[in-house]
Amino acid sequence: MKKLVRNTFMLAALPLAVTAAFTGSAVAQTPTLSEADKATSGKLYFERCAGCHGMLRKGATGKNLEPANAAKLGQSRLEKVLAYGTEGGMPNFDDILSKKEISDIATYLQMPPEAPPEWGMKQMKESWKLEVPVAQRPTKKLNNINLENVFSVTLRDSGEVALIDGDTKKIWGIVKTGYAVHISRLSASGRYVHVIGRDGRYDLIDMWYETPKIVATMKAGYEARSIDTSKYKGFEDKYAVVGSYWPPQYAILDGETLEPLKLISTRGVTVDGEYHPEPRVASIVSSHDKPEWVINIKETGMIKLVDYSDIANLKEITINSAKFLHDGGWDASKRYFLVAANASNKVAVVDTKAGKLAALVDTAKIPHPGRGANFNHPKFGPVWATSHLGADVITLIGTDPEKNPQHAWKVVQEVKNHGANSLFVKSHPKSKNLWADAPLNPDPKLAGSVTVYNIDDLGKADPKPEVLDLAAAANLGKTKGIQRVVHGEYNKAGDEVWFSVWTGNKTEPSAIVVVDDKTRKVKTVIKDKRLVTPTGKFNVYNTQHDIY
Ligand code: DHE
Repeated sequence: MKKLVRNTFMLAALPLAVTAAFTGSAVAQTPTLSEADKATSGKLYFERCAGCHGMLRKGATGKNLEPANAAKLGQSRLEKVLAYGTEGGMPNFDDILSKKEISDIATYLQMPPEAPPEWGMKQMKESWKLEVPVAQRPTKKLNNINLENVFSVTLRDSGEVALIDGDTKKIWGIVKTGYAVHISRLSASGRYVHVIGRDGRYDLIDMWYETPKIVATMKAGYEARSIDTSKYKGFEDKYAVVGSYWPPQYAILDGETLEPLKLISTRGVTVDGEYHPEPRVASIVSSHDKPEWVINIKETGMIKLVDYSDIANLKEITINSAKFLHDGGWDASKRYFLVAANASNKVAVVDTKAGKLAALVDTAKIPHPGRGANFNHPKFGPVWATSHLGADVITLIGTDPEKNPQHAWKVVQEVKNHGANSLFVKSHPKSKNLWADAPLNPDPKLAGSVTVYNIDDLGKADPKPEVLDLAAAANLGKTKGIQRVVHGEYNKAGDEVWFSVWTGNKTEPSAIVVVDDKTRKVKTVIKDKRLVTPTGKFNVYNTQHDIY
């Protein structure tokens, strides 16, 4: 088997030459950096900025930062925005980057971007490593862990995932993965955890061993964020799919070995008919009712319904929606998929049964749902919720065209969040609560708090939320990094909700706060020096069954 090829291009020094063709009002000096500073800035740009602004800096969730635009802002303004963030959703970096790093990135942005190399089938196959062939894996579960209540937790800056036993709140195992695993998804059987690193490394973790173990790994590209598995009857654990940011493409893999099987480029024209060189793959979700994945292409605004029943003769339905598709989730019936076209301030609704767009809903600025939250509203029936990066509200959209057609695909209510710069909302079918975070808010008090609404109160004229300062409850003491409370996730029973307290800095302590959903009191604070920068948490059962 071939060795895993690591991402090296970002670390390589980039050429020094700076084109003088950089336009800008009264900018006198040519921006330049030493070779070493340019390489460091390139690496930091990749780690902290490329996700929002694109490798080619053409903009998506974040603004277009090609040299002409960056130069218009100028060195000093760029430094301020990088240091302190903006109310439009740009986070502050003064707590995790030094003054020199901020200044160098501001200069780097005024220099021309370089397209990273391609990563095709040949490289994918060379990177593929089958650590344990299927026939040599356990034939029964070798541990006493209640796997359905395990949480797969991203340890962002240590390049690891912690598998935490949700019953005992103890770390069951730590697995070395790619850099900054973005999401964990489950195989249809619930046995395997699939994790994708920001650096494109994909690991398959088998939970039937005494402690969790990687049984296969491959590299899907230089940058990736999304994966899912085949969940339709007859295809359980058969395939996996991985979307890349760079190169812009998705690959279909064997679900139990990660062997690359098919690669499809997503380069093409946008919904406006313009060619785009970097249409990145954003969220992917797997249908339970069809052999189909919903694959959202960020820059083009096209939603692909990919039929995996015959991958040699792959059928794709392409649905035009709106540009800058990002994250999303199912409605409660799992017929409709709602996805944020975030920089277009819209939510697109796909009817997966009919195979077409059901609606494009206008919302407040930059919706960012994660997978969103589903619940029965006392006045409007079934709704799906999203919070926003660019506005301090939580938006509720009606999702029941059959019994509540007057509310379907309309913003039925906007309630206040405690701040803008929110990333995730969460609820659970057994809960009466709706939770929202605001981790990217530059105000530490807001970034460290969550808003919680009683769902029954949402029928009142002026529903009042409770705001809980969970960073304070974690009692981590003073840290240089802002203690950002991020990503609520329920346990299997739906009676606890877990939040990460993320300092964004791997040398400082972080924690996970477990809140009793009924009393809203902190039940446990999980602290462990191995819990380095925890962010996303994925409960096995809820993720396997798309419960949110
Ligand atoms: Fe995410 C989901 C992309 C920054 C934590 N993030 C997603 C998805 C995409 C995405 C496309 C949907 C995946 C899916 O469902 O298949 N995220 C991006 C970015 O491009 C962005 C804005 C910038 C970047 O450089 O990556 C970004 N994301 C972050 C973070 O900084 C977060 C807070 C911390 C981290 O770990 O990097 C973060 N993103 C998450 C989490 C999810 C996610 C926890 C899954 C939410 C869920 O409940 O499913």
